[in-house]
Amino acid sequence: ADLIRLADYQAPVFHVPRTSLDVALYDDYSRVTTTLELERRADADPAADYVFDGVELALCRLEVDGQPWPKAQYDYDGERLVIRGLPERCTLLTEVTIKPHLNTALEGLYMSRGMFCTQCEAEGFRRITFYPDRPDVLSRFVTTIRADKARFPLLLSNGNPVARGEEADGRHWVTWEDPHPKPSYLFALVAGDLACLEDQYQTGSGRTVSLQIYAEPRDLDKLDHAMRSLKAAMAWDERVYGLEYDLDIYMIVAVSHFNMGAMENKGLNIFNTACVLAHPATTTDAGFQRVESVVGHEYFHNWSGNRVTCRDWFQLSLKEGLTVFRDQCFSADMNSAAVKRVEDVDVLRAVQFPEDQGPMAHPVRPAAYQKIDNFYTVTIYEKGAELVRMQHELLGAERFRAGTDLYFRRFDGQAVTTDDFLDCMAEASGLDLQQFRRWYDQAGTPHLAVQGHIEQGDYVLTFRQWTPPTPGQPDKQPLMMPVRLALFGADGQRLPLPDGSTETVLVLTQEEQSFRFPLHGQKEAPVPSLLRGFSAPVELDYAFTTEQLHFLLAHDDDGYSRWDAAQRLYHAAVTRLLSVPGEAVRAAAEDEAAALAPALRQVLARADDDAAAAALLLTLPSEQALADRLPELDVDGVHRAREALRAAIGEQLSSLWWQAEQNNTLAGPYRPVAADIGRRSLRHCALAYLAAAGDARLAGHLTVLFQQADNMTDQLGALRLLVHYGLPGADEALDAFARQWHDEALVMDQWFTVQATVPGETTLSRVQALLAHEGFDWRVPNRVRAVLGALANANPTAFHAASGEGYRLYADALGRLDAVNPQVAARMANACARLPRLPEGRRALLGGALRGLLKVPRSANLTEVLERILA
Ligand code: B3K
Ligand code: ZN
Repeated sequence: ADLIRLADYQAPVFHVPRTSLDVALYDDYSRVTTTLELERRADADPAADYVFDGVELALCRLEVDGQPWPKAQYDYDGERLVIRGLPERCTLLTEVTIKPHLNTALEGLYMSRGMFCTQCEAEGFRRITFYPDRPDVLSRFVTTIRADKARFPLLLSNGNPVARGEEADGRHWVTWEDPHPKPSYLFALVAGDLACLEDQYQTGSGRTVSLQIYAEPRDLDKLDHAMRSLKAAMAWDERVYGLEYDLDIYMIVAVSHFNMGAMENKGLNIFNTACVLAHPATTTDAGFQRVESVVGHEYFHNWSGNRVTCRDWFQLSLKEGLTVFRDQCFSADMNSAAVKRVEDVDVLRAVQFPEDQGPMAHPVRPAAYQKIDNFYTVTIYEKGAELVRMQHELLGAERFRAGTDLYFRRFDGQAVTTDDFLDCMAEASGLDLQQFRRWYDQAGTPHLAVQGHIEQGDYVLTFRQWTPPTPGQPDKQPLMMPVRLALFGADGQRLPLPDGSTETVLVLTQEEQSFRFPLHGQKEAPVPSLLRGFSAPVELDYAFTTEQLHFLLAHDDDGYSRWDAAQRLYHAAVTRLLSVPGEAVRAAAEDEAAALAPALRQVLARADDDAAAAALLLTLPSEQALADRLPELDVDGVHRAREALRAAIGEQLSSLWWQAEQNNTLAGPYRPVAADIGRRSLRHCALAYLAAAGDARLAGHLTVLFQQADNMTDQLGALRLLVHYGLPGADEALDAFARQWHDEALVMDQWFTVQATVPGETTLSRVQALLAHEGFDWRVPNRVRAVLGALANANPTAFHAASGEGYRLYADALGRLDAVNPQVAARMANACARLPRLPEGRRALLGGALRGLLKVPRSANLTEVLERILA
């Protein structure tokens, strides 16, 4: 496919003030009749033809101002319709047919369990009708939907319903009008027979908004949490950003076939069922929290994305980075800010850093792409959110708010760029953010090396920053970065800093910079607490001693910094164990555990204050995260070392783990609130240590927990440990689980995942069996991710089996999936991006498997990802 470059951006040739769609839905095709009011832009080249995007459309009729347009005056090549000689202002009518029932790519108009729905971002609208399918063309939409009344009683689109009626053959129609001009990617349509949970929200200015969440009737009891979250999000955006909702109706529709999490279509969000349905019996704590954050995210897009949208797709992070930052802050306010920050940093470092350090590395504002679908990445989203967070850190809450006020006021109803956003921040604060722009254009994870020493009674901290080369970007410039800092004295108290505070934000701009802190006669160097709250998304290199890390873990009052200290201790312990020969690992692990034990005991002793934070402190980094820090991926060594350390910690603290298990067994009904979620996570952390230790009482205990659980967190937690440690009762529990939940797709996804993530090569034959299971369906992305995504992303010892069997299985699956759903296939191919870090033998095996895939033509999506990985 062709490379699309930011440098080639050109403003559209014409405006579309008004778009009228008439969509008639039938069993084996749909007819879309579109009327566009067109106006050539004053600044456009008068000779430029009008070009419309349109993919796989069967064109039946083309009229201009009510007259058929001569065939010699237009060309359609299957992707673009070029119309020559159009008047400056005219009305264009096109009529096309499409085949939603055959659409397994889930892009454009498609069917999900008997209902019609759409997904248009980024370029799905062109699969519905001819259109300038680009985000900088904003238009007022009127949409009429026609369908069989009995099977599709509900016909939804953006905005407000303005007319309805009946036609022959038991069909009916509804017309919707959206008063807000929008780009085509925010268009949506739904037709089905759905149940609705309804509620109302009173805005700050006193308007009443009708809230409607739609799902299959069987799921009506799983919508309360989403509704609560929606109302909380609406209130939060008014309180924190002064932003109110702007239509009379807000609708969310749950669909089971969906490529991503959810979509912010104006007034009519469409959600993956996994991100909207929640019920204690079927949904884990993590699931409840995901629903809250995704409902918030899509709601916040109504301003950051919809009212102010992106000029082009290179600016995707303008809406995604900002909206992720907003949803992170929302979840932090609804739960525990410290815990939320650690969770977000963990994802960033475990998923985004590797992306930024591998063949898929790209800037937050990329300069070129082949398929925009491939750029909905953790870099655009999560690193993008970190860039906004750094601006918040540099400006402070008040000036940041002045900046967003200016941004939403100045650009309301426009399609703009990340530069426009930064300009508002600079203008509202008076800060010079020129250098900060580099963060958007420069890929790669910056390193920040810090050294401290005492000089003439001062403590001097020296910072040196550099960013390693990434594909296409050999040389990097220094970045402007906020480093939040405190210094701790030997008594565990923060020392006073020159500005009179005990915590400050240093702003780095140069490759190397030093800062002096007077020690007022104190002789000992303080312990630095650096990058507090993870104030910049960098790799911090500071040679902490083990004592300093234990000190920070005990005394630092910054949640991130304590967690980071624990992570460093764990990494160091596992790294030492890696060099211990096989039979000696056990004894060495006991020594490591004994050295960690006092700190872990202290965390457990304080766990009542914040159980969730304690669970995070007590959890070892994942195998993948541990392996990512090694010069070469050593999956087997890491698995052995990590399990040995877990077993030793489990044994040495056995009575404390049992105590934590008892203390955090909750009485009373399940509540998805932060305090209870924290206690359940600490309880399951304790159970996991006991499982690793091979505690003899555990299997029976887990079986009882599994059978008696009144919520999915406990039931699934027990099942996972039974199955992953092959404990007595595991197979019976798996069967019982499948019998109990065979009819609940989202729960069965978990059943598939539990089995696909059993460590070790033998799981590969199990995965083969799961792919052949009657419940497996290549057309359902959730199910595909539950098996194959879980294998590749959460089961390193199986995926990277020395035989190469995991790679062959995965490559076969990618090929098969690509024929069904290219977007999902390409996303899943990203799991192979660690290829350059594999030891030679495995690198050859994975490379061979991926090259084999490219021997036959694959989708442009999959091809782009594979070629980058293999480059
Ligand atoms: N904006 C959508 C992304 C959909 C992209 C599909 N290729 C989800 C979100 O970020 O809210
Ligand atoms: Zn988003």
